[in-house]
Amino acid sequence: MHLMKWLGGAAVGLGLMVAGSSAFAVTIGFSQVGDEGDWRPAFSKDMQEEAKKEGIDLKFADAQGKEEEQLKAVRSFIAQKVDAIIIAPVVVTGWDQVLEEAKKAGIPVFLADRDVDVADKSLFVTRISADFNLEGKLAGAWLAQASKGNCNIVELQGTTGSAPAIERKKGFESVISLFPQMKIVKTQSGNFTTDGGKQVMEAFIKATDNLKGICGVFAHNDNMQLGAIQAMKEAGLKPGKDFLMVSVDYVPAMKEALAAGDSNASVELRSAIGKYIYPVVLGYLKDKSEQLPKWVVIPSDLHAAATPGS
Ligand code: GYE
Repeated sequence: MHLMKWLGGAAVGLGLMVAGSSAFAVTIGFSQVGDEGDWRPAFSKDMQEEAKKEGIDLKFADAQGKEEEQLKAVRSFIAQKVDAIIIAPVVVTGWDQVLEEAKKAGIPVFLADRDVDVADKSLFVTRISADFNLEGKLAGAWLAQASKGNCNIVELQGTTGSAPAIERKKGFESVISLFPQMKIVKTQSGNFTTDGGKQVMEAFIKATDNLKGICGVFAHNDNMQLGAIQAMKEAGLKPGKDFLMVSVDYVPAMKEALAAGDSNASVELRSAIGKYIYPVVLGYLKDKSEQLPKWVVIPSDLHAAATPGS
């Protein structure tokens, strides 16, 4: 609640400050993960549109899902002497050195969306993102309620080593572990893509004699769930009716799947991060002594369609 208040206040307060100072020209380098699903391009578009509104010169680098590409992009931002760097990191590991380099160059780094695992937290100013652990908990709580605490689950994990895959799993497990009759019986990474989700579900279907005994599917994002839905339908199964389906992002295609009854619930991940992060970055560039919280949390909500059998 505290952070939420801070977030609202910062967005409005700093936004006004910036709007009133048109001479403030800033160059920001943004290293983005890639475009693996429907959520990410919406986030990229928002970052680009909001930068325009704020008069920011945004250098956008798409890492195509590869950390090496991100490291290259960040080093090139450092060489170009940008005013600030924003990173949406592919995975949590491997960041210490390049962040040290940015620090030595005096360039502040901000994290958007995914997290990094660094020993020295002063290597970045702040992170602005949803709470992925909470998203996993919300998904688990919905499934516990919908299955009355009795469910064999198959799980489609996001990119291995990425913050959302790690935290959504942890959050989900922390809730289902409260229910002795709920357990994950199969789990595999579908790399956050529709094709990945489809392939993993095809393998699950084969390995379990058409999902025999399975009651629910938890996918770490909607695109994998949409792929899983295709695979299930192709096998003559009825996702959303005979299987409880829950995932994260709440992208437009998932809203359609929910309306069609092919899926049951999705936790909304807001893609409009630009309007939160730029006022924070610009405010910091003007006054580096400003005390910012280490993590600014963007809220998450669960959207559920009618639950079968209730
Ligand atoms: O849920 C997924 C995307 O990093 C939280 O990345 C984000 C995730 C999002 O590929 O769709």
